[in-house]
Amino acid sequence: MSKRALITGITGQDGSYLAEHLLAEGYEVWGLNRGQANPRKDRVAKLIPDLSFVHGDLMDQGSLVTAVDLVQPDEVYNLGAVSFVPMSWQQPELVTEVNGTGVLRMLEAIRMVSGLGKSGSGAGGDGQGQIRFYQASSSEMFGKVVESPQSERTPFHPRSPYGVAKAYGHYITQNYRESYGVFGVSGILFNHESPRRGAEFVTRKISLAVAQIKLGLQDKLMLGNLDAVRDWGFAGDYVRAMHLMLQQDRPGDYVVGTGQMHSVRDAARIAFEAVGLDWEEHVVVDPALVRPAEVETLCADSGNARRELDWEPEVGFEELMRMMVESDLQQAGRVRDHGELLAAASW
Ligand code: NDP
Ligand code: GDR
Repeated sequence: MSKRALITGITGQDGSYLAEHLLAEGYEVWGLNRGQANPRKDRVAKLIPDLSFVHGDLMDQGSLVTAVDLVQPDEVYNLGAVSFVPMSWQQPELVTEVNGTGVLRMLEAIRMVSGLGKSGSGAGGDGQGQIRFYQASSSEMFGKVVESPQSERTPFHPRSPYGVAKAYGHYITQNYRESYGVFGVSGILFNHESPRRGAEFVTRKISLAVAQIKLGLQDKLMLGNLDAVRDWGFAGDYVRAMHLMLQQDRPGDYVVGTGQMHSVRDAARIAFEAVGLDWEEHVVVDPALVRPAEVETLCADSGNARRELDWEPEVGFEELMRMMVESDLQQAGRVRDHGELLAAASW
């Protein structure tokens, strides 16, 4: 019998790649879809016709219990979140509720449906629960880093309400593992991008602008801190690591990244060069886009994932940026020639 997976965040970048990967592995895949007539649900349903959907929201405990009970999944991947870091200064309470308490709600749903910890005492086993749980932890938890590269042993010092909420989600996953025997793992994933990345994140903002500038639809690109350094990889590579984490004999936490560092300036240079343009003629720094507390630099030590999961990234940073520019050039061409809205044309 095929395994069944439930994915929260199905309408996001990672949800779509993970669903494709799991379907290719022979899984039955369900996505948790929230809200009324969510247009992003239609988009992912069109892209991946074999998906099934169940209604629910990480803000609503009852809906999660109902969804887990209905789907009876072997594996739950909790990718749902407000994932744009600056949103967490604008709406810190919402972000804490979804990204932090939302993890607790999903763990409670799994605990209730599995009947774990019914007596009030722990289940005793470490990771013996039948429903396996993946939590989307983040390198943002490292924040103001005390060592580089960062591994599973590096202390957290989050720099945004987003990072603080993710740290809560990380610890509560560990706690349910230790207290109730939930097979819960956290992937501490570093930035990963793709042509399906949201337009507000810096790599996609750059690739979209480069495409429009190349086609004469735009002239300038406003950016914030050009010196920020990230370890950027390809989302399609990272969802493989998520799946591998849930196939291990025992649950654990894994750092996932490439170990390569690039600045925002590098990203802009590579993207503009891909279409024969000079980034310095188009990029303008807007101080309003600089964050109140910046994460200056991040770099992953993924040694454990490489050794224990046998995981390796396949797409390098330059190839990734060129892939995104190429995809956006095609879309921008369609916009110019057929009047499609670029956001609507997006995957
Ligand atoms: P996206 O922003 O592309 O997708 C976020 C998803 O979360 C959407 O499907 C959205 O659905 C859903 N969501 C938002 N609020 C709720 C809610 N209240 N209840 C249920 N679902 C909700 O993110 P990514 O795919 O890039 O990231 C996936 C996860 O990985 C996130 O948790 C993110 O924080 C984390 N992460 C991402 C990294 C990256 O570089 N991409 C790195 C490290 C961690 P809707 O359509 O309904 O809004
Ligand atoms: P990040 O990604 O905050 O690392 O979170 P983002 O692409 O938004 O920022 C990366 C770095 O680029 C700098 N930057 C800009 N960022 C944006 N968005 N727009 C700009 O104009 C701009 N100019 C410079 C930022 O200051 C920052 O230093 C992503 C999300 O996917 C999180 O959900 C995830 O947890 C982390 O990656 C790991």
